Amino acid sequence: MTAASDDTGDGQAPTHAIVREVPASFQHAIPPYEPGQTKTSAAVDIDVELARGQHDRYCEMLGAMGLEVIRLAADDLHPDCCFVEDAALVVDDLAIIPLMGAPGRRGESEVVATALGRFKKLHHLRPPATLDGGDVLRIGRRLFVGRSHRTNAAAVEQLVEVLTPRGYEIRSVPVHGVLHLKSAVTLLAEERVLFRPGVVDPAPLEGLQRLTVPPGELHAANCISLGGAVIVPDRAPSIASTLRGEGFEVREADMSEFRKGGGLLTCCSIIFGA
Ligand code: CIR
Repeated sequence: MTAASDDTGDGQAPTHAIVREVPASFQHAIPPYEPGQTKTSAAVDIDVELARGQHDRYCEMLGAMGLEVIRLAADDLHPDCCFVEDAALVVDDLAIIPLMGAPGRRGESEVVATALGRFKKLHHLRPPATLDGGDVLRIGRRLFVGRSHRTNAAAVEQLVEVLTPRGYEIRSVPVHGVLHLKSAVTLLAEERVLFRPGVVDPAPLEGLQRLTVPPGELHAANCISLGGAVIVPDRAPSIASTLRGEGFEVREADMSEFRKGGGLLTCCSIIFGA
């Protein structure tokens, strides 16, 4: 089996995961992204109690991967707050705090920044940059940054400014059919990604080995891979079986209620080395 990934931003072994509890208002999360969608405030058909149980099991799985899980309290004023990945980006000793792409979500950042500030130096991106953490995939010293509806060119420029002197290469990846880059590409192992075709420009990913997810399992392009173990979403039997066959220890997470809120696996945590 190939070496497992450690998408922590600095080669430090991942030690911690920040998560945020499911708010009572979760039914009012921004609905799943569809190209050309106009926003609706209609409630999504989410079972909040079921979501909380799924979230508990998700946290247990992160714990079983050896991570110390820091559970931040929910904020009922922010129905999407459990999608904590979007609120920050950890690279080396920095926690980069963006202005999130969805204006209604920006109030989620402060609590996450405070939690990360215990471990990292905070660096706030400046307007007009907007960025969601779900658009950033680190592989070694490369940061692939999705240019999506949420993450703009100014954010990419500011990441270049801050991280190039630290030895990072920033690659911009046009995203056109999904919410975030990591809805379609996540790291499986060194230089190897799970890949959903047709929704991101593959050119900037040149050189990476891709394991393409089959049509019935597109949501499985988003997984969490650490130390030889991989959390994959439920209802992705073919990907789960392929990964088991390759020697990964596969754990399946039922995240049905989070999918209804437009999120997948990585979006519910910020994993970093402290
Ligand atoms: C949103 O539209 O912002 C949320 N409903 C879903 C965010 C999912 N985040 C992620 O995949 N990183």
